[in-house]
Amino acid sequence: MRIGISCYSTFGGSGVVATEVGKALAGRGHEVHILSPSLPPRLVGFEDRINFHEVRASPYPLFEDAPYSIALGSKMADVAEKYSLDIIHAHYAIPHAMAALLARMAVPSLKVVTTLHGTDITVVGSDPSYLPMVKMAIRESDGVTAVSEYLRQETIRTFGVNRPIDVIGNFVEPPGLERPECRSWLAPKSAFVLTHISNFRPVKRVMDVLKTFELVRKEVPVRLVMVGDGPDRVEAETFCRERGFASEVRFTGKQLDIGTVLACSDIFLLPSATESFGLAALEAMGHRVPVIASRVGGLPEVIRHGVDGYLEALGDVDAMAEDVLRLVRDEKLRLSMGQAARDRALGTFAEGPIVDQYEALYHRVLGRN
Ligand code: GMT
Repeated sequence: MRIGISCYSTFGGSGVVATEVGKALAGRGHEVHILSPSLPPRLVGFEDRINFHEVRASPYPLFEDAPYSIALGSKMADVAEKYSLDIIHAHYAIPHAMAALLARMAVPSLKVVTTLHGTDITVVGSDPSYLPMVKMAIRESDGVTAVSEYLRQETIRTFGVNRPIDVIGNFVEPPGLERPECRSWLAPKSAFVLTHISNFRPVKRVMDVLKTFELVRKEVPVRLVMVGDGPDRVEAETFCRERGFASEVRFTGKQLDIGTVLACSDIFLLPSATESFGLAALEAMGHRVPVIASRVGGLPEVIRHGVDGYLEALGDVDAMAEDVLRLVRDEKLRLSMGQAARDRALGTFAEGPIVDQYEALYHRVLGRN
């Protein structure tokens, strides 16, 4: 097949999933064209059958903002025609799905598959300024997927749509398990490493990470690694200084090499207000790191409470701190939970079977099965 994949080029999970699906499909012999405003961080290396198309919206004095969605639709139509694309796979509804539908009007043989990732439904998609167009895009796409059963139900509830939505989760590849040298920069030998990775948006509740850490550090030697950047970083760094533990918390900013950080970590914290799947948690699990998260959204479909991590009520930092202390104090429990987490990540959410599901969906919308 010839497949166009449209995504954001930020560090967010939708861009990661889109790029990794594209790489896996190219590895299976399909021709893949990735369309994005700039090179997605995971599209490193020169690989066969995978091409990148930069989308640029030209400015003009009349435009308040250059219309990216139109430029994206135009680029999709152009690439679809030149490379005889069978499918455009839009990752994150806004604006990729709408742009793909415009491209399909220009190139009627094109099929559109839309993957809903989370905030395109739960936060931005339900905003009245976008809702009617998101609803139309879900209705008119040839195939729609959601990354969890929670997100599928939330989509039906929010938009009242009555159409099949396939649930296809996020996935990981088996990472190595060696503990890298950099562990010694992050923490003294006797201290445990807690890690959080996100875009530091309010939905991630980074202050809950810090409050949990504050409770734990009073009891045991521990360090915190905060990876990523976003609107709440300044407040978070200020909090650490005011509470007098700034030297115990490392704010790394955005990092490409998440695997190395996770390989240095003992426990992963994800206290989000909502999370359709939680790719960062799954990546931690793949590294044998148990996850402590809030019991929201699709997280219970990924993390089994008491088996490969703990799920607590939203905002319950006392319970999360108790979970951390239990794992820190009981090495056997921590290691066995870490192993269970890895087994689950690489079993239920292995790349091969998940990419099989996308491939089967493409065949279905093309009427080839
Ligand atoms: O977490 C974010 O805000 C980024 C966002 C994105 O679209 O890039 O992540 C969403 O998609 C990921 C990949 O499918 C999911 O693993 C995340 O759970 C989801 N984020 C939220 O639902 C908040």
